[in-house]
Amino acid sequence: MTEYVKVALMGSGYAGKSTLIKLLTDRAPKLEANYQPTAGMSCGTITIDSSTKVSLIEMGGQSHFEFLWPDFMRGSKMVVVVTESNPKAVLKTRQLLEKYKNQLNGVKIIAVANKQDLPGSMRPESVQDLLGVPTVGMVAIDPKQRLTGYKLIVNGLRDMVQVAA
Ligand SMILES: Nc1nc2c(ncn2[C@@H]2O[C@H](COP(=O)(O)OP(=O)(O)OP(=O)(O)O)[C@@H](O)[C@H]2O)c(=O)[nH]1
Ligand SMILES: [Mg+2]
Repeated sequence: MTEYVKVALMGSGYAGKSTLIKLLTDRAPKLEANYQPTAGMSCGTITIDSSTKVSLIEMGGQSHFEFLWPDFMRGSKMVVVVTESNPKAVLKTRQLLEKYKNQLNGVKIIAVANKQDLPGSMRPESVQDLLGVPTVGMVAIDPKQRLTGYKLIVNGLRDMVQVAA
């Protein structure tokens, strides 16, 4: 029987959540696209091994969808917080983590410091210092980072679900 593990993607609009799901679930050689805000939620599935799949649930980041977030977070084994890496965006992400700390209590959190290709980006270590959660740098539009993204999910879940080595 296949076990589905729920992982929620959280973060402001335009942070790169949909792009990260595309990176992890498509084989597309090119990921750059016009911005289409996610209305409510979107999802994708990745296969970890023959008995485990991960449901990636993106919570639309525009503020008028925020009221849905607590419901989407429920039952998640892990929450991946995606942020742009400029200082203003990182501070906004810190506020979001603070705002939802009750819902996030007891849930494993990993941050993705996305858009590392853009000038003015903070280094992942500095983003980690500000957010206070383990942080991985990312360029979600770069298909070469597929493995980095995949490892982020698999390693994040490793101590919670049985993942084949
Ligand atoms: N330069 C650059 N652009 C990126 C990167 N990741 C995503 N983008 C672009 O940023 C824009 C927003 O990305 P989305 O993935 O749609 O953002 P989102 O977090 O899903 O936004 P909402 O659905 O509104 O919450 C798109 O135009 C992407 O192509 C990146 O690493 N570098
Ligand atoms: Mg989206």
